[in-house]
Amino acid sequence: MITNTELEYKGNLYPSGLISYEHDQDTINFISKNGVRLQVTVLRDNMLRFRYATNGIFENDFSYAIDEDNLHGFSHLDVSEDETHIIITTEKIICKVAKDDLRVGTYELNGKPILEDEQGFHWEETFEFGGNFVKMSKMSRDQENYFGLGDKPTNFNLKGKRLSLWNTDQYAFAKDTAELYKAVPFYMGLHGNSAYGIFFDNTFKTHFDFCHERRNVTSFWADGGEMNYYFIYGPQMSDVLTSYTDLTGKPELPPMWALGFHQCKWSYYPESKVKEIASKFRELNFPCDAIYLDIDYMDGFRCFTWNKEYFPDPKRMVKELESDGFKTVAIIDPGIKIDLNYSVFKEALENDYFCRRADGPYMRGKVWPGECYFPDFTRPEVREWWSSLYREIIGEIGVKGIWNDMNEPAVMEVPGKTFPLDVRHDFDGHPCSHRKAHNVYGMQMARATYEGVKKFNFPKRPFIITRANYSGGQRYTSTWTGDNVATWEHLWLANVQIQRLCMSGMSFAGSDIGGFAEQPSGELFTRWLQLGIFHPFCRVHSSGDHGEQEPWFFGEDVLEITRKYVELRYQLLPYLYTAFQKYVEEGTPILKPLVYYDQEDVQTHYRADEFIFGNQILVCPVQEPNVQGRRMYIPRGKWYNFWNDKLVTGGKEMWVDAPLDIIPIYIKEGAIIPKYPVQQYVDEVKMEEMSLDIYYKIGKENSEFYEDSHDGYEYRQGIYSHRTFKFTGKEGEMIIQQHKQGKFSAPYTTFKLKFHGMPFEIKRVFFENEEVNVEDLHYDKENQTMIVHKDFSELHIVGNSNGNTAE
Ligand code: MIG
Repeated sequence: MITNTELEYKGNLYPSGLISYEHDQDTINFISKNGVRLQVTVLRDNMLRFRYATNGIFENDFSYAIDEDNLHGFSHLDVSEDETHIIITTEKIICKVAKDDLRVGTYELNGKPILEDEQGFHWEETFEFGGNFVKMSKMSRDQENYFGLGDKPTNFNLKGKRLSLWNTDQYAFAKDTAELYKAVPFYMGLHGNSAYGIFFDNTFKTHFDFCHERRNVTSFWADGGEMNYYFIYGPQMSDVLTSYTDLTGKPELPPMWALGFHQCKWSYYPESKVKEIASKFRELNFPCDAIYLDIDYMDGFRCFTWNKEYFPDPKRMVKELESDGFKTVAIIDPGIKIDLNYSVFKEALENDYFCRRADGPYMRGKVWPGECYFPDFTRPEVREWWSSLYREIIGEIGVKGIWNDMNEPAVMEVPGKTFPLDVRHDFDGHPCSHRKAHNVYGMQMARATYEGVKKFNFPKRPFIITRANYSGGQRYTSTWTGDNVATWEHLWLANVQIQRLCMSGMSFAGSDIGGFAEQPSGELFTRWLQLGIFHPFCRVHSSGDHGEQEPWFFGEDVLEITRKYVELRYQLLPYLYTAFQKYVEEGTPILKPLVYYDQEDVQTHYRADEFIFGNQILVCPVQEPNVQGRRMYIPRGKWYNFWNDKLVTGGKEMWVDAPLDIIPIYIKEGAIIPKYPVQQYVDEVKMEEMSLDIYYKIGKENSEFYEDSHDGYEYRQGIYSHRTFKFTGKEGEMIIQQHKQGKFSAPYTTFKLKFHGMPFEIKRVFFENEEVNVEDLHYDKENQTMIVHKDFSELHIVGNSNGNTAE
């Protein structure tokens, strides 16, 4: 279990029987005969925190993951006891702590077990670093399944897997590579239609075993620190995940352009090449909002400098690109070149901002610039300084977004590819070694970057993307899945990884479309892009070692098809933006894996390919070459095939056609989908009219549409508009009601309604409760469209019924 073979294994130690306990309004402390202290805090009706101190002394309570605003306590602890247990009861759960060994069990109010300790807490002492290996084992119930853990490139359902979390630069990783770029020690368990979550807030290397070693046991442990975890009860997965995301924090809304299509390569340079790529997008009418500068824009890979030969006047270039609708995003790495003539290096040296080894020397390592030192981003002054470095690149030059890479941190040509474990960190005033700070290093770098970009881009919104991250890092930054490969297996992985990140509180994520290493065929590129337009972050990127990867490189057919899909993304931007707002507001994931969407249907527990984009659009990528279709699972309910409006009934697997120009897309019946016209970039044209695609159903369905000015912070002063549409369909009748909140006034005045699957001919129309002629609403029978004022509150259509039948 413990990998460090140099250690003498002393065996596991366990808490002994309870000698006393005491509590205040939200926390109860248990003390065992052998000095173990267990502290249980009730944070919400459905959320308990457990901490163990092996000798009764807790460490300072500090976490980078927890959003402090959301760590509110509870006010009335209900504690009782029986012969064998101390019992804590909330409005939603019961928690029992055994008097003879402090083992814990959580139960629904009706007594049904949710999660019970197997051996429970135990630990192993180590002389080597002075701490403990802290361990927890839980019983796994029949049919229990597991989901979560961030960016792991493995089966979506984690049952049977053993994984560890240690941020690692994994060039060309493979399926089942154990450690990747991010550490998100959060998972959800689901059994008997109820779900719970575990967030093990421990930044040391952590390990999770989901019935791998023993069939009925799951366990998690860490190579140091405290056993400190949060238990979150559902029963719905959505309750668990939104509570977790609330606890670890939600991001702010990104500028809408960040949700457009982005093009990247390692590297576009010099300036003429960047311009050439940008113009080509416009020339081919292929929508694109951002172009990226990888490390070659710098002077000898020195962060915050420019290679003046390649980029003689970056400010002018950025401005010219911007006038053509392109936002420039530039990379910044953590390694600072050792060079006394380089101001960033000198400043950091003079102020003692670099990480040091245990005995005092600076942490020296080779990365792109050659030998480097590395700022200690876990120190507040260092973050403050780092954020100030963005003054020029953001504030003066006008770069709009920053891409943080290599922040696992990655070091070349050394064992372990990272810092040695003795490196010291401040950890915000809790000095520690790299053993503890490693997994948050990238997160704290992205945090400092976020602060800087936000400050110098104000009043516009910041855009940050990072490779490494830890739980809670979603507050500051988006992310991508790192150095994948142009293979079909990696297309499958990208789909699973982005869904998993969405299930781990980090929805703003995407993969390198087409693959970073090696080169995709036109077919693979097409299939990947068809999936990529449904990922919250949508960027083509490649290493550049293997040739071109711009959409026009693969020939006319691929260009046509991929353009059609990027156009679809731009049409769906208001829908995606609405889903993003829901994520920001409530922590709801932007992509919903089927198990999240309908956990009651056990079929969904084993599905991984299909997912719901937002709330009402079902997508299933094609992940194999040379196919004309595939089998897919349609979740329960009725769904319209997006391509031909045919209605199908779900709850079963079926064959769907998918020649190369088609990715299976289904729209939930009753949905109302807002759409923009195609634009070449966000806000290219003044919006004259919005479309609402209305999918008829017998019954009710609610849809939402959030809008604001696409950038800036006015939305926080109520300058947004949040529309709720209520669809009610009956035989030969439909009613659409709108309720609007917020003070934002959109530039257009009308909605063009487009009806799908309306099974009758319109006989009478009532608009705002008055009968009107269909002509008054510009009814176009052939196209099934109508035009109404955007702030309408009710449209009622009566027809002659002749049925509506699903396959
Ligand atoms: O060692 O900056 O994952 O996206 O293009 C490679 C060059 C460093 C790794 C990133 C990749 C980026 C590349 N970087």
